Amino acid sequence: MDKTQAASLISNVREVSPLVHNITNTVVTNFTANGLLAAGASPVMAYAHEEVADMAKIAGALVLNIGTLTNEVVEAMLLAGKAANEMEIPVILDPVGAGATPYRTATARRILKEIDVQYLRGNAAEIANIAGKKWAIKGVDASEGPRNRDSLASKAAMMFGCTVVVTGEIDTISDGSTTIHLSNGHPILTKVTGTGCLLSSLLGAFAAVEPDSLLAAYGALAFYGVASELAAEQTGNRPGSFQIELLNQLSLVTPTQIEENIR
Ligand code: ATP
Ligand code: TZP
Ligand code: MG
Ligand code: MG
Repeated sequence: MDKTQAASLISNVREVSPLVHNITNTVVTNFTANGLLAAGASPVMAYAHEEVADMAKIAGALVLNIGTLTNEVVEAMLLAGKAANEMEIPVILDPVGAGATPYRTATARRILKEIDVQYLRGNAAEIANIAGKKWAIKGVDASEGPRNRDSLASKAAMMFGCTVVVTGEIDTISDGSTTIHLSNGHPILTKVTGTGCLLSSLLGAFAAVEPDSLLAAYGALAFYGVASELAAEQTGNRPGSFQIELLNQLSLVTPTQIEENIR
């Protein structure tokens, strides 16, 4: 993967400022909108059945996040997803908490079946549970399992016909034939809720400006990982300060800093 090209994608996001339509959870709505703005994208949250299709059609990407599901929200996701598919707008699915309850697992699978999803981004337990492998999940947080993330990511990518991003200490991206790893990031990301959800929405912003799925995912993860490292450097072990500083660094980090620090 070309590091220079991947690191430069944030400049395209800042220049184009793509509209990212999020149907997301009630926990992370404000943080997600602020994170997208900080990165240079343009966020919108819209849920009404009367407008979701219209909004999805004018967006650069649609992000579906099942964190606080209701049947009404699921129907909104399907309406928006179908509209996005018609217009060939990339759709990102964050299957928050899949595996924790049968409803979440079934909903994630239903969306993958009925909508042409370009990216599936979650922790290892979520992806494994959707793919039908038992892996313990505590609420919305992954518990570490011994299984091989490479084979999990590539099998899930083939099973669902999309690019799969499995995050954690090491991030794994696979389209079923090529698998890439990144080890940027910082453990304090696990102490702030919504850092995974924000990443999924940022993936939407990158997908809106770069059609190559692997490149866009690599660029988004490198951008986010390096920004989080810079933020942690500034704030130490303080989740509250880190959450704010992450927003600052999402707006400040440069392509050169990203390229020099991709691991
Ligand atoms: P979980 O609920 O399991 O925390 P999530 O949806 O919040 O899942 P994460 O896997 O935490 O998603 O990924 C969000 C970001 O945090 C990614 O950029 C990932 O690289 C980073 N990250 C997660 N865990 C670590 C870690 N231990 N060390 C460094 N970075 C991490
Ligand atoms: N409960 C339902 S959604 C949500 C919680 C705590 C937020 C999960 O955010 P993330 O990004 O997966 O940590
Ligand atoms: Mg996390
Ligand atoms: Mg999550």
